Amino acid sequence: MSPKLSIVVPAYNEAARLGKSLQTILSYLNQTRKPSELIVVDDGSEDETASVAEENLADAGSVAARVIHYEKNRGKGYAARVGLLAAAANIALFSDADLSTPITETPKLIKPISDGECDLTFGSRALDRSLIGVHQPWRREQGGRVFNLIVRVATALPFWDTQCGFKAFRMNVCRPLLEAAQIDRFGFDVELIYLAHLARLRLREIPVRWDHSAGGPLDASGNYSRDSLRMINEVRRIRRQVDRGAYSEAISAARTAAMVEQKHLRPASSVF
Ligand SMILES: Nc1nc2c(ncn2[C@@H]2O[C@H](COP(=O)(O)OP(=O)(O)O)[C@@H](O)[C@H]2O)c(=O)[nH]1
Ligand SMILES: [Mg+2]
Repeated sequence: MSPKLSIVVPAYNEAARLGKSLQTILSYLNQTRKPSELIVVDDGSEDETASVAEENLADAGSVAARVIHYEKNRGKGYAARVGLLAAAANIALFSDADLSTPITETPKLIKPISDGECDLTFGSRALDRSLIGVHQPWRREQGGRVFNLIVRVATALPFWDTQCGFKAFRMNVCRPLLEAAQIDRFGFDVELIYLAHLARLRLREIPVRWDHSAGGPLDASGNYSRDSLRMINEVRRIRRQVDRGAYSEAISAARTAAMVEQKHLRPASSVF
């Protein structure tokens, strides 16, 4: 049976954390007893990520599971998009490899899509801060707040946290945007949300649980001021490209798909 839900996990040098996460996702998906798919994208890791992924997906039960691998590290945005565009289900969710948002939060994002209310839903750490168990390091968290403010000012998007690594897409509507997106590193979330907003898709920022997990690739390479500057430059690049009309075709394709979708709304049938 073709899958109803695809989960995509972008992974870069995640050999230490990935095995446990994949087991957790597989047992969650097997419990739901709906046909589903799990795609790990190995983003040119230098460690054992690829073999850890292969080993842990070898016995996936009823889940269609596979690893997409490429040699060169391209960034989380690129990896997430490769996985999403390869998804067989019409609802695809990407999650960080460390499951900072527990996979059991999936229905919060999936249901508004399967109920026909939303085209793109995304987890948020800003709407209900009582859901945060383990916080990110203080400077990182403050940096995130400043970045989100800059995003609001630069794009007029009405959201408080665009950066949470837990997002779900109605693929037949969002596909053109994923294909047109250009930002490969951390500004990619802003780009997708902004394009979806310009296409007047139905977006929803949804409070989710979050427990920061140390030891990710960012902890290894993280330089907060350099990373913040890069992200701000990425937001400026997105604005410039929008002004140049670089995304216009994709935006109207997504807009058209959303209108068709809403005309043919089926009676609500929940996936989970
Ligand atoms: N830092 C980094 N993460 C990547 C890259 N490609 C994919 N990822 C994945 O992006 C996710 C978030 O990374 P993480 O270090 O946990 O970020 P944090 O939660 O913000 O500390 C993980 O699933 C990574 O494996 C990359 O090039 N750099
Ligand atoms: Mg993390």
